[in-house]
Amino acid sequence: MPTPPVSVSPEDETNKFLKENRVAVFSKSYCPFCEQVKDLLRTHRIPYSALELDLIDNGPAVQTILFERTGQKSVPNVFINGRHLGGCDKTVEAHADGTLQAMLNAGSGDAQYDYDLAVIGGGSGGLACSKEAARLGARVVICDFVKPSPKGTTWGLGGTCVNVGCIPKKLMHQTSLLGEACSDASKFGWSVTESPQHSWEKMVKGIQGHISSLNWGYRVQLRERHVTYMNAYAEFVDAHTLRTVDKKGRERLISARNVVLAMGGRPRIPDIPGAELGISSDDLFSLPRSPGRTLVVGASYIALECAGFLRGLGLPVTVMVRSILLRGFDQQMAELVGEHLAQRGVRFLRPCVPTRLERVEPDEEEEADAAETRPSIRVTAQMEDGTTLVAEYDTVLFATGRRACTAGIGLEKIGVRLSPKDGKVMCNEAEQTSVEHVYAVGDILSGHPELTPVAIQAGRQLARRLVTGATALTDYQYIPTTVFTPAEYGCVGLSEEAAVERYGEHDIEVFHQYFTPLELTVPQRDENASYGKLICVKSQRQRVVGFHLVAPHAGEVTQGFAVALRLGATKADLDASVGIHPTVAEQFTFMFITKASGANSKSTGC
Ligand code: FAD
Ligand code: NA7
Repeated sequence: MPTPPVSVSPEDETNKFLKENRVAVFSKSYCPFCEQVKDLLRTHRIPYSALELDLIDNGPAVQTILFERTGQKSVPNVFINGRHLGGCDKTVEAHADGTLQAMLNAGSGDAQYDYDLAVIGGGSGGLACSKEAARLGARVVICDFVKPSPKGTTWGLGGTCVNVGCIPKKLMHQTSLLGEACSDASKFGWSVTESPQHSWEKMVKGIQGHISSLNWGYRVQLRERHVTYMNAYAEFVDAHTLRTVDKKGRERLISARNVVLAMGGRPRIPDIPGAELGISSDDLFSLPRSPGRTLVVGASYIALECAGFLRGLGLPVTVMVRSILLRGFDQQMAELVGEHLAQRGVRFLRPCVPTRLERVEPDEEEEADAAETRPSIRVTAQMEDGTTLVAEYDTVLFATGRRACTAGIGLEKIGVRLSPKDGKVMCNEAEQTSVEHVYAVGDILSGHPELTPVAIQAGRQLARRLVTGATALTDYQYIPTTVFTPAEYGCVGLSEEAAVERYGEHDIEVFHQYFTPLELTVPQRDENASYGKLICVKSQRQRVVGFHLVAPHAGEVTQGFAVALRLGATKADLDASVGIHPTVAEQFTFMFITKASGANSKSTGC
């Protein structure tokens, strides 16, 4: 009896063809562009195989799969060592500029796996890692999937920073600074006839439009780098195999030699009755209407930054602080940031925690009067001294920390060790987990700062080590950062507390200065409220180990000084540097008052 033909799925047919052929051309027998590509390969004696899609039963289905994977509908569709190259024009161009040869030379990787590298998470770290690995010749797949927030907010490719972090935050901070600039303007002679009005809706539309362009840009970059992008949630089946599920519930299995974890984090919400009435930073930046009277719960940088720009937009803002401001930062500077916020009208409840949230429907009379009404939220809270507070707000924003997205994807099953303290991934200095071929970068990494440039740097360096055998490690020392409150706070190196703990009080010298940036003198704003501080180690020729600044544009200033601290700058190096006058940064070239002297550190002149 003849054996019935074994039916091969289009998926298997595609994978098999790609796996077995170093140069794979998906073609159609009558297509002149396909012929041009084949001719080019023949002429240059590059062995290839062509799968003529018009001559096989599965042809249209294979073409659909290729479209899903590469975004390219047409033939020819050329792959080198399993990596997507493109159509006729791309192939001709790649041959002319040497890319084709480089892709051939990059080797076929490990034929046992679908990919050399699978990256879970398309945020700052995952994107940087996947693009760099592909640039260096690896076959890379990246899976990114956003689970909606409890309020149903979701977003596109790019992760936290682009969609619900640094980018919208900084743009809202800028919006708030523009408001301040409007009121300064009249002091400089501008005739500002009406008090400026702000439209939340217009701001959100502008910012979300910019974010959409970034989302699109990332997709294009992945395609150009021949990274396979899957908008799908990934979890481990075994140590080299991932199950991916897209939003339509379609499942796929993919295997990879190495896996990089870059799943980032999501806001943590306190477990109190009514917490579901609150929102988090995941929701704030795309709110369809102004949050109105806002209670911000938490005192981390995210909490204070949001409080700062909301107040700058003219909203009544209260911050509920459980203990200290800006845990982990220099506490003198943290209090200064708090004073600036309070001076701008932010109300602080401290020490205080919320215990219950309840919805309050607007009463009928009020509803009839007001053009626009909405339910408010009644918050019950407990002060440390036992007093109970009850107040109503339009919005409660929880900025009470973030949890790493490491649960429920099979990490424990394959042996990846997580920190019992915060569920983050434990790694060695090469970002390698307890499973040899599984690595982690970005916010899920235990013991390192949660910042975009840190994730990007670690992702890129890791890709270079994995693909080219490079040895350079990411240096997590002297990472600068800025809190974008209305008066920005930039810092790099140690806080005063940490410096005293590391070197002892006797070995630390602190130089400091209050000052008024020139721009604020005419508007008579924030007099002597900017402040700089250098923390030096006496026994190391006054090496500067901490730099702190609260002032306008502190972020821009701090970046440059971070380089100096990395290079081991001493106080004498800063003294010998010539300042740029009149700037905020120049303060650090003539900072001579020590804290220990007790001398007046307020500026009196230019
Ligand atoms: P993320 O960018 O969070 O990306 C992880 C991605 O993986 C997400 O898209 C997630 O949905 C996806 N994912 C998770 N699990 C899976 C899975 N199983 N399968 C598929 N996909 C998955 N940093 C700064 O440097 N400067 C700032 O000014 C700044 N401001 C911030 C403001 C706010 C409000 C917030 C929340 C953060 C801010 N940060 C800032 C921090 C910065 O956003 C993060 O450090 C950075 O985004 C971390 O990048 P990542 O790659 O680790 O993770
Ligand atoms: P952080 O820095 O962990 O801060 C969380 C903040 O929220 C902090 O002020 C906490 O107060 C406060 N918090 C936490 N739980 C509660 C409850 N239940 N009630 C009231 N207040 C609470 O988190 P972020 O998300 O802002 O920052 C994430 C990372 O970015 C962080 O790890 C830094 O490295 C940078 P506490 O000080 O604990 O009393």
